[in-house]
Amino acid sequence: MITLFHLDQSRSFRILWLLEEIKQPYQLQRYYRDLKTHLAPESLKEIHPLGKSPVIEFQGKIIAESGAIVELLIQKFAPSLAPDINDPTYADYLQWIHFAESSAMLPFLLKTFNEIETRHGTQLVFLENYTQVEFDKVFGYLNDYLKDKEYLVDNRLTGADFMMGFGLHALIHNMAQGKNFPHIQSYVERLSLLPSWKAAEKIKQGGKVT
Ligand SMILES: N[C@@H](CCC(=O)N[C@@H](CS)C(=O)NCC(=O)O)C(=O)O
Repeated sequence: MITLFHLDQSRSFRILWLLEEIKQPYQLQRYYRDLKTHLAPESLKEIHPLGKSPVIEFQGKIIAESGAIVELLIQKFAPSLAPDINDPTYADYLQWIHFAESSAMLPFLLKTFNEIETRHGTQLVFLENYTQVEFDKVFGYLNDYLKDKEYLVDNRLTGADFMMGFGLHALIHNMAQGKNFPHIQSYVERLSLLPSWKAAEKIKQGGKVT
């Protein structure tokens, strides 16, 4: 049995969604962010020293890092969600899986944190311009890439979508960037219509794992 240690409003949604897609039995242990600090509760450190989510327990081993968890679960239970290693699209698959936590995450987080700081009266010096340039560069590139595509890789659902979907959903819905990035918006709308996404959304909001 797989256990997902799930923090609310977090990248753990990637794993919740994937588990709903691959239909493996799993149990969910929920954690809630501190309302003031927005950090995970100390109790998550009993599972993994970083106290971050997602973390899973699988075959007696604790595994952190959403990218590693996505790749592992797909290889074990749903190989059809990845291209064959000998297929040319495998390189695209790896690229987009890693893009989510690397190239895309920095501008996404900088923008999020800058907005919080600015709302509280902080005068940004270096970060304002740097963040906007990086944000437009990275998400503009992704928006152009998605122009004539349904999914990121091989025009079908793969692990890359599970990695990218969570942050892009926030980009469109929390940051209201749909007008700037219309192809990302259509992509996010497509993902949100998948039965596994809808099931994960319900569970995220407190619904039971069936
Ligand atoms: N690179 C890690 C990042 C994990 C991470 O930073 N998770 C955040 C939630 S999105 C977290 O647990 N934050 C709470 C905290 O650090 O206290 C991954 O992809 O799993």
